Amino acid sequence: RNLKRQMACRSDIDRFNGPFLGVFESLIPSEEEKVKQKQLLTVLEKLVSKEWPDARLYLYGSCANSFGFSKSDIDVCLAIENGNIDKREVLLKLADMLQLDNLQNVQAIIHARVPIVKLMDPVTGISCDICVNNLLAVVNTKLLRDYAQIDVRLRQLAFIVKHWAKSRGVNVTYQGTLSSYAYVLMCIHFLQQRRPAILPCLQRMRTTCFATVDHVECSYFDQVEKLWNFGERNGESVARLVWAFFHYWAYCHDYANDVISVRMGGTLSKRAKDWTRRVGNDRHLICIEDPFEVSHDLGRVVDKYSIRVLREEFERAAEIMQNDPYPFVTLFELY
Ligand code: 3AT
Ligand code: MG
Repeated sequence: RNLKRQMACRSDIDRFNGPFLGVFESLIPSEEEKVKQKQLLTVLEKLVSKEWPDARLYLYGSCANSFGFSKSDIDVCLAIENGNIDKREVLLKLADMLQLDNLQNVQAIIHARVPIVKLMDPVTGISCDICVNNLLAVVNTKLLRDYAQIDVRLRQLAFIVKHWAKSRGVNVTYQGTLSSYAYVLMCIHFLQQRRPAILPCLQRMRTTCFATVDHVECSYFDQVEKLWNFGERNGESVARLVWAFFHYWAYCHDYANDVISVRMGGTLSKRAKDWTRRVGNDRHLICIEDPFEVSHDLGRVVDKYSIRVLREEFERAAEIMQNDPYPFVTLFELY
């Protein structure tokens, strides 16, 4: 591993840039899909306002953070002001209403960590999860979307990484691998670390956007249109970044000691966060700090078995990026 750490990137890496961009383009949702998503949101807004006139609906997750693939489900958050509501009761009521309105496959999953109602809209064919008052997710969605506007290479890299993770079966949190949200944070962190940097650290800049959500202070610089040429001094191609991303997670990341932190624009030590031992189910075998809920490690789903699976997959990907004649195909082979 130490020797591989020093490994220089293959000299022909840039000729794979076109094919990797092709993969990215093939995954982008069409305008037509976006229109259908808005249509469904309007239907849901009408329905919700009958019962809760002051409530608001927000799109969050990949349908709103600009890292969503074509044909993916949408995530909706129902925001109700009243602090005393029982989320489960609201969801059960909502499920009844959706059923009466002819939405299909309506199912209330009220015992999950984040309780939701699932549904499918037969008109647009879109499936949707609705949660209640999960406003931190709405705020972290905006942070990801803002980062994506600074340099297109973030969106391109994250699409390729997510597509790799889905193809290789390492994007399944209940099996101990990482969420899409965690992979996007890994990409942001990685681009903050390039020299010259491709992304800034928005949370260490002047505050232009502020919210307190569930007692967590969320503040950062969100005037990202002013940063449109931030990454210009770095001319690396996406193919080279994909190579370097997997190289980093295969051979360079210090799993024993480091926490990656988008909030700080760098790494922190596990010791400083007191993430050195297992507490309950949190084993901290790969540590990814949530940018707002800083006590939350997105790697906490990873256990002693799945960490091996993950690291072997990072090594496989790094190996392919270094040696394979068709990395833009082999990388995504189904496991
Ligand atoms: P997919 O394209 O659906 O795979 P996604 O970004 O929609 O990607 P998820 O459906 O897993 O990802 O999650 C939906 C959103 O919920 C994304 C993020 O805003 C929030 N979220 C997910 N996991 C966490 C978490 N562990 N902590 C905080 N927010 C989270
Ligand atoms: Mg989603």
